[in-house]
Amino acid sequence: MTTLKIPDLGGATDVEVIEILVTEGDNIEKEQALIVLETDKASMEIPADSEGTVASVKIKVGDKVNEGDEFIELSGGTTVATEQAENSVAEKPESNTTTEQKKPSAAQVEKEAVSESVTINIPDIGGASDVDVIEVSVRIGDMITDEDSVITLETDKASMEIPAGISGTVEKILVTLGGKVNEGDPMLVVKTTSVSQSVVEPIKAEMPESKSQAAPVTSTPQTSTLQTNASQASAISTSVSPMTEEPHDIPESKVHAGPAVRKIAREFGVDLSKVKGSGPKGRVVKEDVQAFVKERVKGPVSGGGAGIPAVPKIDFASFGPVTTEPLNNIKRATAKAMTTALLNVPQVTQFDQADITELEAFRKSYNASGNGVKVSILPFVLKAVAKALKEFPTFNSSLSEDGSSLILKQYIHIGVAVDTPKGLLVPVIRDVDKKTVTEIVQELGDKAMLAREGKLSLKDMQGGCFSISSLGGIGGTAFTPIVNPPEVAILGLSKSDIKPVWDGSAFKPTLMLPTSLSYDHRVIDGAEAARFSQRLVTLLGDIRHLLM
Ligand code: CAO
Repeated sequence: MTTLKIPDLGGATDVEVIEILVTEGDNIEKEQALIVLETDKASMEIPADSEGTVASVKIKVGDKVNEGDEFIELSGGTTVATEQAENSVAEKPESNTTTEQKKPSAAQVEKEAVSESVTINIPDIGGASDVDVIEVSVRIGDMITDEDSVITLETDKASMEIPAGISGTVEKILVTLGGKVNEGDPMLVVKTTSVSQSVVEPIKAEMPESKSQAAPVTSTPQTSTLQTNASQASAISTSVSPMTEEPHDIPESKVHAGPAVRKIAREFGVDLSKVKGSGPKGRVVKEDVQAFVKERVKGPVSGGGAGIPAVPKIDFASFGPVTTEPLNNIKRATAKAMTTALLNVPQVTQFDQADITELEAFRKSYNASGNGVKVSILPFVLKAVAKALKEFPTFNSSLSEDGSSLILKQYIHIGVAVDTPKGLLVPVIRDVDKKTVTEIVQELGDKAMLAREGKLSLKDMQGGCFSISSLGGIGGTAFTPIVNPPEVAILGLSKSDIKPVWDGSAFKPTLMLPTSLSYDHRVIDGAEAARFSQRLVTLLGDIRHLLM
């Protein structure tokens, strides 16, 4: 007899037992999860550190345990397990045993009329009543095998997966998500394709609280009685439809994972079929789900999440030689931020052109006046944007997290995209409305330099209300900048150029600055954006307006 004790719980004490995954008589393998404990911060599965047969479970759901507490007694080992297996085989009827030979209980599979459709009922659920259906893992038309978990039930203490018990195609789903069920309620109608053996064995749901023997599953088909054991897939030679094509992904219901793990996966919206299981026989454990979530959060999204089809995998080397360079942290963060922005913000870009002939003349004369400060167009644009943000407060806002209100900012902090050797960084110039053009020149120069040297602090990049991305120093006629949420708009600047502009009597050579205003259409209407853009054009066309 081996006594299993609660291992090191990382210092946690009086930890609640929320699930017991085994019952007396179960043969268990090393590393198999036995119980699930939950602190206020995390839940953990406690694995077996040796194999054997569960002789007794010394705890129950709701108990509080500490490191060193005895919780399970194991008898035997491989020998016992083998003996049990043999006994169980010996108990099986040899062939075509009818259900009348065994007393049917609530967990029944009943053949419908003359067809091969069978109704699967809710099995013994450990005496629980009115249990919530929290997951329906199959859909009509799904091909299932007897081991597949088809629905998950949850009481206030534990969740349990109900296996199909037979193989076939789902014809009807008789339970509803969010509904309540009791033992014996019809659950599914499954069309079986062929039944070559009729074995009477109990169907066993994972019932953390129930130590009772699972009830037998019976059916009354025309020529045979079908009975399955959820843990003995090989005992049944029920074949699935010949048209079955191997799915690209394993259906989630077929993934080996305990209720606690499924619960965590549900909470994080993780499709378990995408998670590689590291437990025995590929069983997905909690850590696998956590690692999967961590990877998704930090890694650049290449598609595939939230139902978005993944970009097809291409073996580039098959077309010619390639080299692979890892992305640095800045590029990875940018990739994630851009994907987040595009997936979350329905955005539109409004294009315009500002006549900056006079601004350019002033800028040139100012730069030539020998005052030691070299001013580009950008600081004037920052001042113009600050004024426009005051006049159009919606552009200086963010949507509340639940999307039900607008948070209007009483400060004007503007982020400026800076191109650095390591990637894009966006330092924020604070209180732009209160600063002079030359102060902005100084600050922008300092922050751009820090950005390029990789010395910007996190604080330097936080708190922005609106962003500007200037590619004018490089070239191009227009582009569509991506809104940087939770900001609601961004202004792109392209290269100014002299254009012939009709002044009513003649074409006049005019220096035009192309602007691209992208905005969050949930917050800003197109007309509002056009007005904001026009206001910017006016302010830049005559910078005396900035004084008003
Ligand atoms: N049209 C024509 N010329 C322009 C111009 C425009 N819209 N904007 C800048 N220029 C000129 C400047 O006047 C300067 O010329 P002079 O030396 O003759 O005066 C030259 O281009 C270089 O300007 P600059 O880029 O050094 O300075 P800036 O103030 O315009 O911009 C900064 C500063 C930090 C924004 C810029 O250097 C930068 O990094 N831009 C790239 C931003 C970026 O990558 N955006 C994309 C983000 S999304 O991927």
